[in-house]
Amino acid sequence: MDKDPNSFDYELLKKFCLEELGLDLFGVADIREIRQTFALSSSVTGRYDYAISLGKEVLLSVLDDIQEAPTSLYFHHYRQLNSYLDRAALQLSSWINARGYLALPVAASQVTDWKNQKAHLSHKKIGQLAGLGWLGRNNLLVNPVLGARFRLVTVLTNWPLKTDTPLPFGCGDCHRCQAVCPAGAIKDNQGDFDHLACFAKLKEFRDRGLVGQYICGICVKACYGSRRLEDIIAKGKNKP
Ligand code: B12
Ligand code: SF4
Ligand code: SF4
Repeated sequence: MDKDPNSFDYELLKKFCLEELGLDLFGVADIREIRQTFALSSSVTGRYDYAISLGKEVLLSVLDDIQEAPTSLYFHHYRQLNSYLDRAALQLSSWINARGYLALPVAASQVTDWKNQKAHLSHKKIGQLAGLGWLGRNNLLVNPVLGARFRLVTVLTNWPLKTDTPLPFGCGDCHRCQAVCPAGAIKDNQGDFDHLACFAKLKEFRDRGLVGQYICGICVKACYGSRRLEDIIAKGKNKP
């Protein structure tokens, strides 16, 4: 057994998150270098050296319904995933508190500054540091298995834990998201993502009354990772 207490505690937390809370992705980041950028008071952020990044899969079956615009089925799924993640972050925080450490759950999808479209902190940045994935051409965090098909939440803690290592950029020659984006917001180089074009398209979808939020899902559907809907259907058909 691993004798390093930080590593032992990491495994304990990971097991709780994946097996008890039903989450799909878990990682830990050291946030001492980035916490000054959080929109939280410095006296609060100064208490937390670590962030636990948690991910929950967006189902292929729901994305299947999206063709050229977001659907009401996807809108409902989006809201369900946010509340699932918020609840999981709360449960994890209580679990950590009960073991004598501090834990602060940060909302999955709460905008605190609409003018600049910013939240308390960037779940993507934390997920990237926690080794959950790389920042893809589609400007989303991309995991080798799930692609961009997952949503995120963060729990800050003072529990000293083993930390994960960021993954290298893995989009390679793939350009699927770029080919389908209706706003032309996704470019060859990841850093050239056009935020304004993307937001204008999401606003158009919302104003057309398709869904009650700034959502889209087209680049999420295109970035399915190593699990394809067709493979799951084929496998199911082969079952006796
Ligand atoms: C506001 C918001 C939006 C705005 C856009 C805001 C923007 N300009 O980024 C709108 C409404 C347009 C939007 C759209 C979408 N969003 Co959104 N959004 C958010 C929200 C609530 C806040 C993001 C934020 O604060 N952005 C401000 C900038 C500063 O942060 P950032 O881009 O995350 O940070 C990058 C850099 O700035 C840098 N960085 C950040 N902090 C720091 C600190 C230091 C020191 C350094 C050096 C760098 C650095 O690293 C980050 C990643 O590279 C987050 C939830 C959250 N709290 O993170 C979800 C979130 C990013 N959205 C998400 C999703 C899925 C979407 C949509 C697909 C909509 C949908 N559900 O259908 C589209 C995708 C658009 C796209 N391709 O990028 C997911 C992404 C999941 C993933 N796998 O990556 C998130 C994380 C929500 C969640 N809980 O899962 N979104
Ligand atoms: S959310 Fe929609 S408009 Fe924005 S980059 Fe993705 S596919 Fe393009
Ligand atoms: S669809 Fe391909 S290019 Fe786009 S983010 Fe995913 S892996 Fe990268």
